[in-house]
Amino acid sequence: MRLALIFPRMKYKTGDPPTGLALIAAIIRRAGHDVEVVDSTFHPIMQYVNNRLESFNPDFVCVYVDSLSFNLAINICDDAKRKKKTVIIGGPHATLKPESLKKHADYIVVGEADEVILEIIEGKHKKGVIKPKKPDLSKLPIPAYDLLEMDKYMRLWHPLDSVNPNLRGTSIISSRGCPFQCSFCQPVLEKMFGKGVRTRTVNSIIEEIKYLKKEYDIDGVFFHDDTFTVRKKWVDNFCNKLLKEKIKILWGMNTRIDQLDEKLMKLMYKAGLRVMHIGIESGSQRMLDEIYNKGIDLSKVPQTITKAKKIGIQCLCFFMMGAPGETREEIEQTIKFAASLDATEATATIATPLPGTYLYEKTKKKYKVTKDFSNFDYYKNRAFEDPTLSLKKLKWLQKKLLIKFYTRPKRWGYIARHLFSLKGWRTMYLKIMRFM
Ligand code: B12
Ligand code: SF4
Repeated sequence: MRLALIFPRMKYKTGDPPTGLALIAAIIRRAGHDVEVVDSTFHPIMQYVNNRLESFNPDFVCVYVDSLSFNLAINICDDAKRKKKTVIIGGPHATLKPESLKKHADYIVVGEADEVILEIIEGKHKKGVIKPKKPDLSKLPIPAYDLLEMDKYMRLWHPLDSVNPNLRGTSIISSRGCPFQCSFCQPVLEKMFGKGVRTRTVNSIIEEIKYLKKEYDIDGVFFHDDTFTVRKKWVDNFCNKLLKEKIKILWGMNTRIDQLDEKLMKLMYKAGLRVMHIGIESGSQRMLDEIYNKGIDLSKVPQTITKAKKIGIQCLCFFMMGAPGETREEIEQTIKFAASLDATEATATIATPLPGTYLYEKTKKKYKVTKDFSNFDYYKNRAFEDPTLSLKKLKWLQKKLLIKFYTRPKRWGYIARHLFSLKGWRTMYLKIMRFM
């Protein structure tokens, strides 16, 4: 069989490849089928997809869909159906709203497709919505990186910029799911991956890193896992294995402020950890407790970040603003709090109640929420109408946070590192343009 796997990229280019799709590609290829990944990231989308489908002529057109790429994804599905292709759709939005996709695709996969994709090709399932069982993560192959435009991705990859913007690297995933209950994120992850965290084996991740070093000459990787350090024992084993095998790799990961202690940070640093991405979200404890259900204690944030910095680990902190019921004063508190931290990087997005989240349900009760999924764009748009704070003012406050944060002398070294590197200029431009 011939299968085309399509990743419809919306407007923001990043250096993060669609590894979930590349993983499915590797599984299909291992079973002896012909597969291509059609990733629109570096191309004009519809024209590129059409050209690739015409030359490859697949039996199955398989499309990834998240909520923001919904319009693009259904256009691709409808086109393929007109051309009498069998269409399979999957990804976060297919998981959240499977019924709404029935007229656009033959098969709609809810959740993880790693095992079920082969069963569909082999004709073992009836058309319609399929809810597969959770796959065994220890049997997964290395994603088919060779089917992606890895050189282009690596030129834009920037999670370790605060260490050195010239590093070559890519992003990988070692686990699925998150046990926490933040209102702007859950229950989406639970619906996709189930409750709690499932993890790949330490050995398979080490093999993947070795493969990426050999094939792509990388110096760094970033773990896009939702909360990397929630598996303390796994992390301990992973670090010890990196050290024992003397694997030279710098790395970064997503974590939570309450999942870090000094001993763990020191071990991770020794094993190459240099950057942590941490969701702080707000400088107001009321917002964290009542609106975001974040479950963290704000007073512990500064000391943990300062400790990390002393050890040699840089922090990027995520902040949001403009959530339902948030006051102007609370936003100013966030700006002040962010600027005061010993973090190297910060981002400020507009609080967005993504479809399927607890925050969405809460917002819908009091405000008019947009029905066009492409408007859930947390860099530039507000997904609901709030007469007490205009979008224009909110966007100014968003920029104010970034200006106050990056003009502090403790961030000058970070900015200077970018100015002395061609790749640094490129990634800095990308980062700034997201907020313009
Ligand atoms: C890394 C990442 C990215 C990367 C890479 C994207 C990717 N999908 O690989 C980048 C930076 C590009 C990215 C961008 C965005 N992301 Co993102 N991202 C993630 C993250 C943290 C990990 C993705 C991952 O690799 N997961 C592990 C793999 C195994 O899962 P997977 O890719 O979903 O694939 C599995 C299934 O979904 C399914 N599947 C996937 N594709 C297909 C296709 C077919 C045909 C089938 C049958 C099945 C199938 O099978 C796969 C294997 O089991 C997730 C959170 C998460 N934990 O998943 C958010 C997440 C997917 N992102 C999200 C969002 C909102 C975005 C953005 C819209 C943000 C923005 N405003 O820019 C953009 C838009 C992307 C685009 N289309 O252009 C949301 C989606 C929510 C929603 N309602 O749709 C998530 C769930 C985060 C969250 N908690 O809210 N993202
Ligand atoms: S925001 Fe982070 S910690 Fe909270 S539920 Fe989502 S992945 Fe977990």
